[in-house]
Amino acid sequence: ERVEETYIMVKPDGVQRGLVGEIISRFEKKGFKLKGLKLFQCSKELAEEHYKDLKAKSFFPKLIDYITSGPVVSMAWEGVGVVASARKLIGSTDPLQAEPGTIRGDLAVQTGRNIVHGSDSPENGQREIALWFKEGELCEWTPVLAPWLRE
Ligand code: YYY
Ligand code: MG
Repeated sequence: ERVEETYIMVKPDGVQRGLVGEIISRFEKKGFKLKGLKLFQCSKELAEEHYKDLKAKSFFPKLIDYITSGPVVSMAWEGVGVVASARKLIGSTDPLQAEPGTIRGDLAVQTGRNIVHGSDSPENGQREIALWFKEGELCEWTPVLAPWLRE
């Protein structure tokens, strides 16, 4: 059982729509550990680096405009299996295809306004956390509930 880290981000539409607390709450209630959290206005350069694998896509310029259109909430979450589990909690990229009960399934209607990001692999989790957080912005701590979440 490998402890992983994932980068979760409330996108500008999620912030504007007042869904920050709701989204953080889904991961908190599940039982993962929060290691970093900030409200942040990112640059075009950072957004392009974050989504560099999608550079060739036709929607790339619009995606960069969207992500830089207002502040985002950046989070680092830790846990066994957190990368895949967070993707399940978030739901499919297209919110109309996302299952009810997922964040996108419950709270969004369009791919271009799908309110939240989650890393797609442990490697990208590491890469994205390093990209969005500076040293000293992450906390190492032991939640008192740890023994009640994992035996
Ligand atoms: O990981 P996830 O966010 O679910 O989807 P990706 O395929 O990585 O695409 C990143 C981001 O790009 C997606 O959340 C919305 C946007 N996007 C889009 O605007 N139009 C598409 N056809 C596909 C993705
Ligand atoms: Mg992705």
